[in-house]
Amino acid sequence: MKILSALALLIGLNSYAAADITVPMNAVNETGVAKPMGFITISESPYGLVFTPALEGLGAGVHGFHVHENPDCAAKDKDGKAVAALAAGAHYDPKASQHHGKPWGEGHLGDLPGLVAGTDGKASYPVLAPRLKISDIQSRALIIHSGGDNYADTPASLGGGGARIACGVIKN
Ligand SMILES: [Cu+2]
Ligand SMILES: [Zn+2]
Repeated sequence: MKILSALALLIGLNSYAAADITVPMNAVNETGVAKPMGFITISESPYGLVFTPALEGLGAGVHGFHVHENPDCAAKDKDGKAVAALAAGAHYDPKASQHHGKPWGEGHLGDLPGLVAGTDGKASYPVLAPRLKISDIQSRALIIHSGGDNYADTPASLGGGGARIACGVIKN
C-alpha cells in the first residue's frame, strides 16, 4: 500500500512537470547564423529552470547567458553596421524592470547564471534560474556572449559580456 501511494505520488508529480526542451545552439556573426555548437536542454525543477549545456567551440571561461525577447538569431543593422544576433532583441523583461541583475534578483527575468567553458572550449555544467518556468520562455531566444557577466549594469551595461557569439531559438 505504501509503495502504491508513493508510486501514485510520483506519477502525479510527473504530470506537473513540463517536458524538457532541447535548444540547438549556433555560432552567430555579423553575416547571420554560422555553424552548430551543440545544444542546451531546459528542464523544469521545483527550484526553477535548469539549463544543461552540451556545447563546444567556446572560449575558456565564463560567458554571459540570457533569454532574449525574440525567437530570431539573425544579424541586424545598428547605426549602419551589422550586429550578430541583434534580431533576438533585448534581455527578456516582461515586468519592465529595465535593469540587468542577478538571476535570483529583481532585474530582467531573462538574466541567467553565466555558462562556464573549459580550456577545451566545451561547456557541460548546468545552471539554475530560480525565477523561471518553461511557459515563461517559449518562443524566445537563448544568447551566449563573448565575455562574462557581473549581473549588473555597471561598470558596463548588461553585465559587460559584449558581443553575442551563440544563439538558439526556444521553440514551444
Ligand atoms: Cu544576452
Ligand atoms: Zn539582463
